[in-house]
Amino acid sequence: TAGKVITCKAAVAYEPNKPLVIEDVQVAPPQAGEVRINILFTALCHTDAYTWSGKDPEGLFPCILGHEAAGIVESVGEGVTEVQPGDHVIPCYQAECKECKFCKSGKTNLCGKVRMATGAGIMMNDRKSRFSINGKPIYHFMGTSTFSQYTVVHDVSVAKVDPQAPLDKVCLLGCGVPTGLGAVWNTAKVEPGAIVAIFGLGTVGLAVAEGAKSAGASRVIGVDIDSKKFDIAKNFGVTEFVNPKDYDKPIQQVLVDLTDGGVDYSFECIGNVSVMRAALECCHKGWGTSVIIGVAASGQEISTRPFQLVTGRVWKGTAFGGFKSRSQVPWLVDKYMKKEIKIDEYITHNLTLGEINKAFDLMHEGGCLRCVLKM
Ligand code: NAD
Ligand code: AHE
Ligand code: ZN
Repeated sequence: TAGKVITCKAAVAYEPNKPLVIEDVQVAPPQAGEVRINILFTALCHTDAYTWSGKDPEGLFPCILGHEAAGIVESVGEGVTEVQPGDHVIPCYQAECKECKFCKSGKTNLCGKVRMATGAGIMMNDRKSRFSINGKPIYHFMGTSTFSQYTVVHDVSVAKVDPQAPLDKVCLLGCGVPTGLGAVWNTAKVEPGAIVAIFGLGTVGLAVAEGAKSAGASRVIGVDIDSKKFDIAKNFGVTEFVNPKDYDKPIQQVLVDLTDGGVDYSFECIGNVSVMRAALECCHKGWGTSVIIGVAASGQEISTRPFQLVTGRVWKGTAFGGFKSRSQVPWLVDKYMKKEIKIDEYITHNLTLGEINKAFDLMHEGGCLRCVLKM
């Protein structure tokens, strides 16, 4: 198949919120610096639903969504040296070129090399898409487009992983689990004994809980409006639960009262700007740090009294948990293989690509953490 166009099944988003359509899609061969991957498993993340909703300023239609997946390299373009056909890989929406100003800074995991293309739904080389249907181009998404049996990505966006690792599990290391763990370990750097509050107990929030537990947090307070999340959250290290619906006072006040002045660290794992404010304001005066993980819609803005920052609270954000993707995703896979981090416990449903619309329905119903699709 190398060098030839591959026709395969993919879920195409034609318009915001209109059901995805399973189509025969033509996937062009990888050009210089590109890798064509046979995606075997993909999960759904809330961010896919966000872009599909039409609220993402970078959302383009028609496109092929999906960014949490695993597969096997089918072929590589000219000049690609770090992976070869047959390698087991995880596509990484956050690239790592190791050469750009960002990568060299040592201060961030963001990479500048292909970001413009991944935001524009095209490939760097010729500014075109590798996906088409009967000659009509279909946009890429986040540089990954994993809701397709075959996808083409930039070589700086591919992590080569242990071939023994089960791809139907480690696909989750493409987004949600590393994001939560890394927010604690890399961005907040939670220390033993700390009091932590987590707003939103989906996969990202539960991974924050797992990270906080492993960092030695003394209390991990889970906040969610869906009480069904509380039972499962106990298994991830959440020690106390608060449902904002059970209180008349603002949730930040509830948490300040529960913690003798506020938490040491809080994490917003929802994408709701008023919850982001509460997450900052429930932090302890003088040192409390709040990390924004949730992605908020176009036009939404955060606000608080500057006094909150003047008096020592710190507001931060994180993308992919601050992990350098190509360097650290293989390390996370190894940690899973050594049973040092959970993955299986986040997978509540398994379906096929053909059932993808049902998988999105499940995500909105609540009882679902991650649904893994077999391609
Ligand atoms: P999810 O939908 O599975 O989880 C969200 C949880 O928040 C649910 O349990 C829901 O009941 C709860 N919730 C909703 N409104 C609430 C409120 N007002 N108060 C308290 N709880 C509330 O989503 P997920 O896949 O875990 O992703 C969480 C967020 O993180 C999304 O916004 C996603 O786009 C974002 N995300 C960001 C990154 C990053 O790199 N920054 C990576 C992955 C996901
Ligand atoms: N296009 C969106 C950006 C959304 C966003 O912030 N994405 C996160 C990853 S979410 C994964 O589930 C991220 O990594 N951001 C850094 C980056 O470079 O995009 C918008 O709202 O504009
Ligand atoms: Zn995601």
